[in-house]
Amino acid sequence: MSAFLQCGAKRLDLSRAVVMGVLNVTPDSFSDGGRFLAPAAACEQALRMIDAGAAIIDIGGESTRPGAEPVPLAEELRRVMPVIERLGGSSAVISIDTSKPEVMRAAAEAGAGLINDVRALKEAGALEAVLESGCAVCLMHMQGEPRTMQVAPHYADVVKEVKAFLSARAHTCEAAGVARERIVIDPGFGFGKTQAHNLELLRRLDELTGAPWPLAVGLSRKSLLGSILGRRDGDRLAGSVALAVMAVLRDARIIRAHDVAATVDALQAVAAVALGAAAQGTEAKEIGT
Ligand code: 8Y4
Repeated sequence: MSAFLQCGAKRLDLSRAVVMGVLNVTPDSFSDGGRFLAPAAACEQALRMIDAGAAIIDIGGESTRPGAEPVPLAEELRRVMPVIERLGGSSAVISIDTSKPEVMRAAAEAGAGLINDVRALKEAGALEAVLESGCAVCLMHMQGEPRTMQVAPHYADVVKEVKAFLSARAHTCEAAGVARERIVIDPGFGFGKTQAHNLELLRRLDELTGAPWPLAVGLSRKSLLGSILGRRDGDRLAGSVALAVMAVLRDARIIRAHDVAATVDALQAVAAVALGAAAQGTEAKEIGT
């Protein structure tokens, strides 16, 4: 597996796990609905996450929560483009969470370096859009569609099936001309999976990290934690960090998370133990505690 991800012109170091901060620009996330306040608030949130150590900011204008309805193209562009345009020059890699080729192209034009597609480039024209953009792509597994995916998820062997799907999609991308160092795979926790499926995927995550592509995971605040903890989504931080650590110990390299500061700290602690004294930052040493 390559130790970096080529995201447009930016090269992202993946020799250690990094955090991808979640930035939802759906109407419920930055209560405004207008043209200026919402993008400004979203950018401030992005800058706070970059400050806290996020290597990637994942900007999404289409809700992919279970039961969510599709969002029209014009509306999705209206939500995400002002934010991407303002963040284009930042140090972090800008990721666009979309399945629509038109959104992929516009985002790449405005400086996005990663295309995060929960539909793994299945929409017509999506693969071509990624190829022509020079962006990296995150290929995620989902069984079904967001509106109905949690109705009756079924697998004979969830890990084998997810691995076979991701591997086939990644090979299709490579055959079309997307370089291996531009591809990330993601098992898609919660996307057409029961609680038992999610737990088995995390338990056996090392079967996916053995692939030639780096692995991303999104576990932060998800309903599998709701079931385990019996808590609402704002109250799942410790559980989210615990599962992020488990994923990194199984060699995941990108952790998609809402709570960037806590997740970055956890991964830094894990890396220090895994890599030895060389991994410890000089600032941390100077504090001397
Ligand atoms: C509370 C908060 C409850 C958030 C549920 C959620 C992934 C992803 C999503 C993922 C990749 C979500 C866009 C679902 N999850 N992209 N996107 N991997 N690559 N739900 O796991 O966060 S949205």
